[in-house]
Amino acid sequence: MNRKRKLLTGGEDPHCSSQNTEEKMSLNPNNYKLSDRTGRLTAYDLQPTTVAAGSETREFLLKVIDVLLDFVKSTNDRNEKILDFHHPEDMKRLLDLEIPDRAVTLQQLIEDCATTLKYGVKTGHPHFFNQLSCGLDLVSMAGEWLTATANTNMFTYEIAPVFILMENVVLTKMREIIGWNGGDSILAPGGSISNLYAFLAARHKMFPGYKERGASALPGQLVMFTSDQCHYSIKSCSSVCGLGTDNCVMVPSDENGRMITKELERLIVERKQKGHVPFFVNATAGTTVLGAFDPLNEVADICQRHNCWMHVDAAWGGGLLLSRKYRHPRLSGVERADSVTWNPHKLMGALLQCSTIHFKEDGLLISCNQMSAEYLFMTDKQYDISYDTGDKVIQCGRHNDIFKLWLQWRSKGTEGFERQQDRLMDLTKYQVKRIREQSERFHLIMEPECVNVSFWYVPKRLRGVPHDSKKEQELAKICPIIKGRMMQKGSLMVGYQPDDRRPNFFRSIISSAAVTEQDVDFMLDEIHRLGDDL
Ligand code: ABU
Repeated sequence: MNRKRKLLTGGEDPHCSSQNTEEKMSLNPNNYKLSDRTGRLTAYDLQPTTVAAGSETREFLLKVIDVLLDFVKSTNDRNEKILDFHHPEDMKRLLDLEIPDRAVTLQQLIEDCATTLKYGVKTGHPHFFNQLSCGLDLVSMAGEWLTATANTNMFTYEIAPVFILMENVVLTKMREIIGWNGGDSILAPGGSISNLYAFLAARHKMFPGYKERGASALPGQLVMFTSDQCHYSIKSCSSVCGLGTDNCVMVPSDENGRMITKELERLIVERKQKGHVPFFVNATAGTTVLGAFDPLNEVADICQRHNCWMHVDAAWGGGLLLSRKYRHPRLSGVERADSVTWNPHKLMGALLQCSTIHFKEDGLLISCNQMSAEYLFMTDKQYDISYDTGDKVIQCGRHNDIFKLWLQWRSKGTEGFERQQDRLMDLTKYQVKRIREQSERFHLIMEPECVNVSFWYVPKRLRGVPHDSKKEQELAKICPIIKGRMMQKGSLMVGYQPDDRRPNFFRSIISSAAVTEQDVDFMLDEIHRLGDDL
């Protein structure tokens, strides 16, 4: 048995057992029975193959919806487990994942749906504090159901007229919230690709010949700058786009994870003296681990002085643009950026995935990425072809990520979204207060700027021991064990990781609208229950 497996083996460990708790598991595949006749059919007996099978098609889909609604119910039930953890080899035995030669029955497909959700992780459970994207917004989910049913691509107005217009309205609104009049935006498959779009547009703006002539159009070695706390996708741009990671300069950050802007300027000057061409600076608004916000106005001043493109990766912190209470000083200066990444699937709780990239200047996306494929983007179409947004992007097929956000935004109004952001931040303050009130058991690493709370749990044997690096090493060893126990028990999910300054520590995230003060208390109490003896 390998070590990792041992850590997560609940077995006789009372901390990992859920037998005596009230926790329950639903989504038993045997609970979803189609009528005998429909259950024996296969997909060939449904529409569209069998056009007359209206009632069987309806029965099948309603049963799928039963499964989905039970999943929603159990996600919102605090007595349900978040997950039913099994090691990969055991999980393979629990699931039938084979691709058969012959069609399985409709009854089997229904059971497959139930089994899939039964063993999945309920990321919308109020005790899931593990990821930046948490929660299950029901209106956004309904939007995703509609999106799947509409099943259209987003490259042309021709095949997605309503969705393209929605995209236009929502993205314009988001640019206004950033503080821009005009500009251009697009939805991309995730924050990393949004950051890549910013890089591509920046290089195109500064060196337009690159599109046709490649590196020969460049005046020298391009260099980009970002803090050492940035999301790794920024460094990935330098590798993917031919700069090489040595030319993505990591600017040191302070104790709280904010870029030290004096260092930024020093490093830009140093590279210029080497004859290099600094051209792109990324400032992070909400770092992944600590939730830190780089000082945007200071970065903007430096970009102005050195003629660099300023990108703000607000994939995480962007939601706070909606909050009059928390926007400043965190995002002050964002309007001075040339481009901004903002992921509604994070703080705003839109369903995965929903990621946007915004540009202050209109026309750059199309000029940079347009390939004019004649089979899609004909110029003699009988409508305004500026609505054929597909040629603005480097992908061809584009998923419809707008409807779920548009519907969710209408369901709350901008005021509702603002209240939601404020509530998440207020709950985070509550968590910090509770940690401080239990300072024997918990060590708060820093005052959070966002909803990321960084802390150590202190077990009985280490309470009262002075805090030094030796103690930190001990506290760090405990994190994976508590994490293993919480997963085995299925009661809680909170992430941990090391960073450049510290060994393993917990990072909890409150980005789900389901979370209450009682859930925050549960999180801290459960960590204590699971870790007191370590
Ligand atoms: N794109 C960063 C997501 C990381 C996280 O959810 O923890």
